[in-house]
Formats: sequence, C-alpha cells, structure tokens
Amino acid sequence: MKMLVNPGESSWKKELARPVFKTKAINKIVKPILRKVKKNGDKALFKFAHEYDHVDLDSLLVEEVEIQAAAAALSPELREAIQTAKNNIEKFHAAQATPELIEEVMPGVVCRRKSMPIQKIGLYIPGGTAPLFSTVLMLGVPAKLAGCKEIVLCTPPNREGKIHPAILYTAELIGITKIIKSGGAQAVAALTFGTESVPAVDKIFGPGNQFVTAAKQMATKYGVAIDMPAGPSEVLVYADETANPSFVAADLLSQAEHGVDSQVVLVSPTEKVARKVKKEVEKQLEELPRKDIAHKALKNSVAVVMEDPQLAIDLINFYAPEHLIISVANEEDVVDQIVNAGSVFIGNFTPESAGDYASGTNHTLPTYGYARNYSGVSLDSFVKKITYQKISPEGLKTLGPVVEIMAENELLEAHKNAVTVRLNYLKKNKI
Ligand code: HSO
Ligand code: ZN
Repeated sequence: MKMLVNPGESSWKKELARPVFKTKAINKIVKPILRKVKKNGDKALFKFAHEYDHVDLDSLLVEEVEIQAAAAALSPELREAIQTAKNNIEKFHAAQATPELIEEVMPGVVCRRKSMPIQKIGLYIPGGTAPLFSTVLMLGVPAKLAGCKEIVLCTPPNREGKIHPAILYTAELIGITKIIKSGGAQAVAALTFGTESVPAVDKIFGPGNQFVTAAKQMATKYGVAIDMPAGPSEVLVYADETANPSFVAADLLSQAEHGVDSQVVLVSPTEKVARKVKKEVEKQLEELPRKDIAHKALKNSVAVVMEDPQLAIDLINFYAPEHLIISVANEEDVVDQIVNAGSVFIGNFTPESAGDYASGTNHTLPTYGYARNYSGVSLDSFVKKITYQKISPEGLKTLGPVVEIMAENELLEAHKNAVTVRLNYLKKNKI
C-alpha cells in the first residue's frame, strides 16, 4: 500500500486509477463462446463444462433432490443466519416499493405511472474461490418482491458436478428452483439466447470475473439489459484519530480478499493515523487464509494523507467508491457532503461486511467510478415503469390546440391531424 501526502488535484486521476483490464484480449475469447452457445445450445454448455469446469455433466438443471438435500449440509447456525439476513433484506427492499402515481395535470387529462416487474430475470452467481450465496439473497429477494415471473439462476459446478449447498439452500429458501449448472461467459450467453434447458431472459444480474463481465456487456447488443457495468470490489475508508486502526485495517482487508484486482483506499487527515493503519494491515494480513490474494490487491491500493478536510471530501467524491466507510469525529457533516458513492457505512461499528451480508442494503453496487452515474441494485432494478394517459373530450378540447400548433411547427401534419379529426368530431356532434 503506497502512501501519498497531500497529493495535488491534478494527480488524483493517475494516483487513484483502478487496475486496467485487457478488454480486447478478453473479448476475443468471449465472442466465440457466445457464438457457440447461440448455435449449439445445451450441447455447447456441456462442452464448456467439460473444458472449463472439468466435469462431464448428466444434466444442466439441478434436480429437486439435490436442492432438498442442501439444507442438511448446512449447520443450523448458518441456516438461521441466512434467514435473518433474508428478513432484513426483505424489509429494506419491500419498503422501496412505490405506489401507483396518478396525476390529473389539466382537467380531463390524467397521467399515471405504475411499476411492472421485468418478466424474466437471470441471476449469475459465481462459484470458484468463494461461493457467494449472499448474492443469491441480494438478487433473489428483490426479484421475488418485484414479482418477476421467471427467475433463472446460473452458477458453475465443481469438479464433481455439484453446486455449493449454501447456494442451493438460499435459492430454495427464496423460491428459486430453476438452477443451472453453468458458469462463465457461456452461462451469460445461455441466458441471452436461450438453450434447450435455459430460458432466454430480459435482464441479467450478478457479479463475475472479467469473462462474465465482458459477456454481459455483449448481451446488451442483443436486447438484454444488465444490472450495471461491473468491476472488481473496492472500499474507501475515511478515518481520523477517532477511528480504531484495527477496525480500519480489517475493513480494508475485507475488500482486498475479494480478488487480486480489488482496490482499497485509506484517506486520513494525519500521517500518524495512516501509519498506524498500515501497520495493522500488515499484521492482520499474515493471519488471513486468503493473504496471497489480499497481498496482491494491496499493491493496487493506496493510503492518502489529506490534511485539508474539504480536499479529502473532494477526493472521495472524485474517486466515487463502491463502498465508503466514514470513521471520523464529524461523521454526519461528512455524510452530507458525499455525492458519489455506492453505499455508505457510518461510524466505528458499521463494518462493510454488515452490508455485504445482512444489514438489509444491497451489496450489488457500482464499482470502477460508476457510482458517479449508477445506483446499486434495488427493488427498482427489477421493474420498469409503464406510463398511461387518458384524455376526456373536455381534456382534448383544452390540450388539442396545444398539440396541433406544436405538431404543425415540427412540420408533422399527420400528428396534427390525429387531434384535428377528433376536435372536428366533437364539434360536429356538439359534445
Ligand atoms: N463486497 C462484495 C459483496 C460480497 N462480499 C459478497 C462478501 N460476499 C461486493 O459488494
Ligand atoms: Zn465483500
């Protein structure tokens, strides 16, 4: 973790740059995968499972018996924890529902807007080094609350052709039963084009490696929506002398352990705090099972000493972190000035892990600076809003002339006429 003291604004872009990816090389690999799945359907998925997951599958769809057996493989404590997390996520996301909007903008001109569930949803859940069953909750719970008709979950199998029981258990708890043993770009391709076993969906959600991310981007060219452009996980901690250095270090490491390309940033008003935190990071790192991953991630990471509090805020907003932890004396003042962040964790006793698993907020958040222009996943991500209007004869008499003159001036005579024929009719029939 390199240390910067009062870096000038002109250097922020370079000093806080996220790791860059070889997107060209990745796209070159992903494109043919999409093509093969589109052409050969299930057959291609079986072949990719053999090639990438090193397993010859009998069936792509997880069978009912496998799902039912999952609960017994989990401890009662874990099952209870998943239930508590689910309750919190459900409460916070159910509260996000917006009632139908009805507005009579002029007498006889009524506009309405209503949320409609996106009908078919695909959830991608990574397997690999960390089986993210928490992501099943974060995506599955709001999808169910929104009323999505079909939810398909894709996740890669292990070498025995099995899915982690916590993923199966969590899916079953939410009521997701269509679980497909397929991962990587090929799973995204299947959700995009549909295969014999995998229905094509309207929107694809979920984190993944660079191949999954590239495939999701390509899916958008085929009319499929995606949750957001994704990058590796990141956290920025703003900590002063009121923060506990061992808490701060633990928070930084919690994101560093996600992947070698994760990035963690410390911003602090004094060099003394930064040094204490750095020392703690080094100490705690040694104890971690994933220390090799975290160690590499720390190489992309930086500790910034920023003595001027206004510049510290400017730097945070410039960086637009996915997760922002605020552990400073005047926390609410700082919170009020944050304009770019995915999710904010306030005070010494709010670790980011709480939001990752169970506080109730969603952990699918914009990374890579996209917190400037994207929100994290919420109930809204699973609906689209349809607008409606109904105009009475009285309403058309007032609104019609407005439309007529505007259409005329856009030189769109047929538009004008659609009003004129109706106004003439009303006049003729003395309505
Ligand atoms: N921090 C990750 C989410 C996660 N952490 C899942 C643990 N499990 C991205 O926000
Ligand atoms: Zn995490």
